[in-house]
Amino acid sequence: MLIKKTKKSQLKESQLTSETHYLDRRSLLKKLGLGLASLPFIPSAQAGLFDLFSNDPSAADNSGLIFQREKLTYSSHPRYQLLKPLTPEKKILQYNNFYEFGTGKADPFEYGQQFKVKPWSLTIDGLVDKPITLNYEDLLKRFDIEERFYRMRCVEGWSMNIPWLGFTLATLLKSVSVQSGAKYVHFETLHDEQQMRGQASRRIGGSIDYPYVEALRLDEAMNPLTLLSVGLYGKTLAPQNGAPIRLVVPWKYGFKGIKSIVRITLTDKQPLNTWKKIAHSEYGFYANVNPNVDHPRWSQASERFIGEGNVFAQTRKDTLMFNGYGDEVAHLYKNLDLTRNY
Ligand SMILES: Nc1nc2c(c(=O)[nH]1)N[C@H]1C(S)=C(S)[C@@H](COP(=O)(O)O)O[C@H]1N2
Ligand SMILES: [Mo]
Repeated sequence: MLIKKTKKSQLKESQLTSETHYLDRRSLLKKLGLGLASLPFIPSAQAGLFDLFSNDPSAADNSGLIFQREKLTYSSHPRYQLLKPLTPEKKILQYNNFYEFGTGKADPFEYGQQFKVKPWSLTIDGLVDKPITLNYEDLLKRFDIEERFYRMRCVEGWSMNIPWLGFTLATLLKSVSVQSGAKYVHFETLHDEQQMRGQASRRIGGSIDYPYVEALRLDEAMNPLTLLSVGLYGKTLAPQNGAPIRLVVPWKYGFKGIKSIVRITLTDKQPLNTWKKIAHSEYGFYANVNPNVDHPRWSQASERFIGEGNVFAQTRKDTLMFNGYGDEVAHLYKNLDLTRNY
């Protein structure tokens, strides 16, 4: 058993998340023809979530974890070291969205422990002069790793402050010599039904057409804020956070931060991204955090910050334009209508 179980399993996710729309994306999937009753409500996973948000410090300990995270060597980036309070490591590791392992918040932690990151293969191809394939060791050794504290805001209305470790996407792209015709960067998650139960079952994986894909405009990809993360809290990533390498774009909603990437392709046409494919009226290509543009079914003006303490102690705070990174990125969207291009 991976997670310490309690008898509190009757507590529902609805009671653990204070936003009223906790099932938003599940209810969307229901509208698309998948009955909510058929979606998983796994009692042990719910118990895990209860532990996570209780005040018992021994709750949801990491004993029984199979996946081993390695210590990383890194420098600190003084400019991005000021954010506080940080979200506790335990919550970053156990409250996740990674539908390949299941749609419940505790599923990626519970069902991701056996995920294999060695060997890994990340290919960078398309409109580049020097296509390359990196292995697991390359991801950790080839580029200097730095620590940066970034806000993360999920489109569902919750947020965390996370101490990421990684290198800029720009550093990687410069090393492959991007051709002048390239306008977009496309990303793809591993497709492996043996390892990811949600990819093998449409019921468990939210009826998504896998692999999960995402994309950025080239100038967004080259922005110095855009990170490829290989770790957090001093160690390599856990499977549930997107091991061994995932994207972090702090001024955009969390779904842009595609996990467990195996391919990065430079293209001249705007690619489709997974959530836009599922519901383009609700999730766009840009997905810039914007308190003034509501989701069709809920407000984006504020968010529930996941910090210390139990779920009832969670604070709500105002959502910031571009998630607080306007100084660094507002210029990218000078000529864009951000209401139409949500
Ligand atoms: N491949 C893949 N990447 C994904 C997702 C997913 O389901 N599959 N979920 C996204 C969403 S909605 C969010 S909010 C973040 C969550 O990252 P975290 O669990 O590390 O906090 O991952 C994003 N990346
Ligand atoms: Mo999200």
